[in-house]
Amino acid sequence: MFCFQCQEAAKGIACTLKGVCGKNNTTSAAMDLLLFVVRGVSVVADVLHDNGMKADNETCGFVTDALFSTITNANFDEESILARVDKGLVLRNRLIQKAEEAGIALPKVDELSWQGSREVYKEKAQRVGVLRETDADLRSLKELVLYGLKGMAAYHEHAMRLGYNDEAIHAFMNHALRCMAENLLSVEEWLNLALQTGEYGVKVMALLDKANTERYGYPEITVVNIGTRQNPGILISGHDLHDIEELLKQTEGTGVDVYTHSEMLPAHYYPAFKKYSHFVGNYGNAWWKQREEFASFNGPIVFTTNCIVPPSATASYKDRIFTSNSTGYPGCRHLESDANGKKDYSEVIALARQCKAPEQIEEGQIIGGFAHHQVLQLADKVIEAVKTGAIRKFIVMAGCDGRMKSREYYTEFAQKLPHDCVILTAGCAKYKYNKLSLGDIDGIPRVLDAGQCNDSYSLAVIALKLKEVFGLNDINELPIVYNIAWYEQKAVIVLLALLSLGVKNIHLGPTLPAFLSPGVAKVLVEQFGIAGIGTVDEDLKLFNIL
Ligand code: SF4
Ligand code: SF3
Repeated sequence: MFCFQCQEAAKGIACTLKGVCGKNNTTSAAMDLLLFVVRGVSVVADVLHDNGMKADNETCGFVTDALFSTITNANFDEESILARVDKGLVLRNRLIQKAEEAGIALPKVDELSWQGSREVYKEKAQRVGVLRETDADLRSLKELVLYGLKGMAAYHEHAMRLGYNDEAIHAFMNHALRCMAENLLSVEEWLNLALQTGEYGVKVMALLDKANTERYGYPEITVVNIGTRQNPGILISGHDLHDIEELLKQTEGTGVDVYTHSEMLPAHYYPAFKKYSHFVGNYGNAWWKQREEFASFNGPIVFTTNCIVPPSATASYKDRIFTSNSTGYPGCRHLESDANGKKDYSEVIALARQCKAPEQIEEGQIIGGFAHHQVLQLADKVIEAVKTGAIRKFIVMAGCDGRMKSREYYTEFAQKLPHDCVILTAGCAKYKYNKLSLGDIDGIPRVLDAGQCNDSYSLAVIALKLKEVFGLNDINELPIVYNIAWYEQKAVIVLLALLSLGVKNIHLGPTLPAFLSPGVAKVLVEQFGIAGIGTVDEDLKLFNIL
């Protein structure tokens, strides 16, 4: 195997024996083959699109789900990945037939001509992975675009499940995947495609924002309980709001409480979910703490998306895990959606009733709900605070959390920030500092949590609004510093989206991506001022904060 798509890639280079995340080499190979099949499907879909035939729902759904299933910590179930390969090959052949019947010529690429059965999947997978591209810079750029597409697929899938589906996003994804298969682009052209991926990243985050807010209302300032009650509970994790809506409806009146974990915390900020009195609070912290926190939770756990940490062999909670959508874990029950996209949680609820109530591991409250609509309602106050100097700088600290000790940097950074600085956050990165008592500035909390990683879109909307209010020509003239923590591929689409909006000098940590070749890293440094992080004290000086 060779995988270097996340921040925890072994030795900062790549996982080659087994993933640090727990992905084994055969599942990794199955994913490489699945991506090969996805490229094949996308080549035909893009050619058909060029000939005036839009991709059908099955094709769009397949490409989106398949990409999502290969995101870090989403799916460890090799069989479910292989089932997607089978399905993709049938779909690809059907599309090829459609093109042939219409007299449309198709490119001569292996992704279209290969016909293999399960017996040869393994062998084929060895030749279609990341290392198939031998030029380091081209490999780096192709993977950069691919990881952006994975993040885009994840966000689009959530929007699609709420009935918001953008044909242009599907068409772009197919086009970019076709470019990977045809392999005709120069370094320059790949760089442009990466920026274009960022533009579509903005579109997909805007679409998901629209889907979530039109369906569930605008996130608003919310105090979230982090303690527990005496009823049995269900813990729901991941990013999919459609799933939590259904779970809340189906658990109402059953005597079973619902708690959020990690990236599902921002569900509490939406008005539509506040009416459920059994929606108790957030339990625990970011994804990587789940081994301890799932054990003490005592009840069933529902994964709607990544991040899954493989349970240890002796984990008491393995039988309580349910996966859904693109996620999977061998031996865990998978909740299927019916033809209308609905899930039946009765098995989860029945199990919860047999379980003890959660053990309380924390008490108190956290505050959030500062997405663009809420912040813009406070705009006068914020602008005044900036004008008077009460707020000197905003620090965007959005992104991901992770288990590496080096991430303690972000806690220390938050603690050492002077009192006239406000943190803007989104994503699970916030758990590094959202339980510190950082206080407020004239009633404005010093940590403004916009929501999930996709709500980084809100931070961009806020920045653009401030630029307008202060009459600036360039977003980079704002008193905003970007010190972003990344882990998986959703952070890649967020990063590309920010670059496409013209944001410069983003600091990315705790380490720069292993998939950036020295050549590509140099371009990103020169053109966009991308940099890593140093020590907290060095960086506070570098950002002109101290
Ligand atoms: Fe390694 Fe990350 Fe790939 Fe997992 S996803 S195999 S940790 S690089
Ligand atoms: Fe977290 Fe996986 Fe990235 Fe959505 S849940 S931010 S790491």
